[in-house]
Amino acid sequence: MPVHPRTRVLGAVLALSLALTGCGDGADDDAGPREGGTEEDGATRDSPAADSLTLDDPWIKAATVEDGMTAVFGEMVNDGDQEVTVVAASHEDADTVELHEVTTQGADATMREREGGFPIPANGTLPLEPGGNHIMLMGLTTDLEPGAESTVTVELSDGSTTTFTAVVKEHAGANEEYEGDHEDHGGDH
Ligand SMILES: [Cu+2]
Repeated sequence: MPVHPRTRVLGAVLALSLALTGCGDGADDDAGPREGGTEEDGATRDSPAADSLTLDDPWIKAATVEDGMTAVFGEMVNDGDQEVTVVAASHEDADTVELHEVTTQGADATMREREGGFPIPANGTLPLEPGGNHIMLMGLTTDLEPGAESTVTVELSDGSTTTFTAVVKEHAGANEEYEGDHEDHGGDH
């Protein structure tokens, strides 16, 4: 039966034609894997997270060294298309700076360190306000008087940092208790 060899030839031609189609003419190069691995991690950003972050109307509640602590407020704005997370902060006139949230149980408002820092959604905002999230300054080394300006530095989860100039203002609120009542920290009198 001479059918077999002929079938085999047709099969080979078909395979060759599929192979040629598969190779393409270079038009779909973009879809293929690239050497160098620069696109391997889809989450890699072109610029530091700090570049997309601003703090609108940053202000600090006036406080003295004797008060010991106060807080920074404002509205954190992320104008990038990926979420950014503030993980730490520092201030030139405070020994310790923490990222706090306020929880309310009945009439008691208590503040504590916020787990995971402050995530700010892509093209979104996160308000820092009395009674809510705030950057807590503790162990003040200088009186922060109304009208003064000072620099707050924040660090993001990718290690990038940015600074804001905050103006000191009188404010009657924001007197939440610190969880654990750490008012006497230090004790070196
Ligand atoms: Cu606080």
